[in-house]
Amino acid sequence: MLRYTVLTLFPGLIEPWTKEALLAKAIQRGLIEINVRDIRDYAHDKHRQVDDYPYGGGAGMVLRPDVVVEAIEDQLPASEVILLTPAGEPLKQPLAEELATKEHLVLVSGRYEGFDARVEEFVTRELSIGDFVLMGGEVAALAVIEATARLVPGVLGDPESHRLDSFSSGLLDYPQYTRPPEFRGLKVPDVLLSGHHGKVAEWRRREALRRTRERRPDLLDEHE
Ligand code: JF5
Repeated sequence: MLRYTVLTLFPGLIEPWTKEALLAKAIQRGLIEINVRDIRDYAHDKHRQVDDYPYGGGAGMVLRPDVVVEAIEDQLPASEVILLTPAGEPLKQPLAEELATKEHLVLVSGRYEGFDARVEEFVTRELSIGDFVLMGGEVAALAVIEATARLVPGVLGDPESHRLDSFSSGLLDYPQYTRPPEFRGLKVPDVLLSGHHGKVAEWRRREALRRTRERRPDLLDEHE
C-alpha cells in the first residue's frame, strides 16, 4: 500500500482528480491512499495567514517556513517529503520507479513566489516536472502521483504493459495503430497486418529508435 499526503492551499484542486479513472479504482481496491491537507489549517493567527513579504524586497509573497514546516511535521512519519518546485531535480522514470516502492510520500505544493528557503532543511527532496513555471505545485504533485501510482502492482490491468512504455526502455514508444486499416488515405504499415510477430517486433524496435533519434536525441545518449 502506497500512501500519499498532498499539502496544498487548494485541496479542491486535488480531490476531483482522485475520484476518477484508474486512481479512483486503485484507491477503491486498497492499493493506494491519497490524503489531502490544507496548509492554511496550520496558520497561527485568526486571519490564517500563510505568506508574507520577501525580506530584501521584490514582487510577490513567500510562504512562511513556520506554517509549512508545521504542516509537514504533522504528516510524519513519511518515507519522503517532496517539495514541488521548478528548482528541483527533474523527475525521470527511474526515480518514479523508486518512489513507487515507498510507504508514505508527502507532496508539498506551493503557490505565490515560492517557499521560504529554510523549508528545504525539512524535506528529503525537491522535484521538478519540467522547465516551466506553473501557478502552483498542485499539477506537479498530481504528476508525481500519476507517474508512481501506475507502477504499484495491480494498478494497471496488465503487468506487462509498463515494460513497453516510453522510457521504461529509455526510448520513446513505437507508433501504434488500430482499425480502420485505412483512414483518410493514411494506411497502417503492412508489416503490422502481416501476422509475422518477429517482423513486427523488429519494425517496432527500429521505429522506436528512429523516433527517439528524431525527437529526443538527448535520450539516446543515455540509452545503453
Ligand atoms: C511552484 C514556486 C513552486 O512551477 C512549479 C513546477 C514546475 N516544474 N515542477 C514544478 O511548481 C510550482 C512555482 C513557483 C514554487
